[in-house]
Amino acid sequence: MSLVLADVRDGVGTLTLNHPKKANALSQAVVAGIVAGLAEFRRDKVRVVVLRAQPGAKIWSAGHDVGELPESRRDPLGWDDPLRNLIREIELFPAPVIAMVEGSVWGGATETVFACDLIVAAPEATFSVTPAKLGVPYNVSGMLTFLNSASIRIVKEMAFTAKPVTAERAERLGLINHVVPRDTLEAFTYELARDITTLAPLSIAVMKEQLRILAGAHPMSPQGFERIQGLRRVVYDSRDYAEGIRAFKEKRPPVFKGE
Ligand code: YXS
Repeated sequence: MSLVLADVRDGVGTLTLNHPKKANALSQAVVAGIVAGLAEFRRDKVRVVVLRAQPGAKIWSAGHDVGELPESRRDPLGWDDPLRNLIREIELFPAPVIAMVEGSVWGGATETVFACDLIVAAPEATFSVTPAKLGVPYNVSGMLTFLNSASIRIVKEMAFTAKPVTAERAERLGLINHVVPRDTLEAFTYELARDITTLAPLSIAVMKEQLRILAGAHPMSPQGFERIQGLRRVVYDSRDYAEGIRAFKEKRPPVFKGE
């Protein structure tokens, strides 16, 4: 059974995360399925994409596949990491990508949802930013995805507490576009999608690309970047990082010592 289901109807492409056994973790294979689906939709000149989990999902996605995170001595979120590729593919796709969210969203999956152009969620949906739970040194462009989604105060609260934000609060904060009752979520999302398919695709594509370039236009000195990379290396070489991953695999709470 494929880990990601792809379907096109009335100019709207749907990608369904279909690996509930592993909480739809964004493994290399799941990301490859999403990227392949987006490539197919690009060939079919699809006007809108809906990215969703299977209907009634309790977990939209549990984020990066922890089993695929390097134990240490290697950047866990380097340029070619599957999650980093996924974020870029969504941002570069030449049509709006709508995240339709049922269930809980964790870590790299929260960044994935926030990288989408529109977000429609059921009231039970929650969004967690989890690097501090595992001891992961998130990467700069990933933090920018969060910073482009919420005020720095909210980003800090989500990152420093790793606590879930409810859909209701996320909508109030402007983190997501709409909260819609689960039984009308699909109809609402696909009506929104179909509305977009009736408008000028070239105009929408260029506005999406303009907003991507403008949202990413942050000056950072080479020294500043090198300083951040040095600090991140200390984190992914730390005992805490190894402990975070080991504790997850051993299904126990981690004990972080700051070393
Ligand atoms: O033990 P089995 O084989 O049945 O597999 C279990 C889990 O191990 C697996 N699973 C995952 N495998 C790899 N990577 C994951 N992120 C992941 N999450 C879950 O899926 C099977 C069912 O999970 P289980 O038994 O825990 O289900 P549950 O209903 O009791 O709990 C669901 C969750 C989502 C609350 C729980 O699985 C959980 O807390 N997952 C981790 C959420 C999380 O911290 N994600 C962040 C991943 S790291 C990441 O995204 C970035 C690198 S960062 O951390 O920097 O943001």
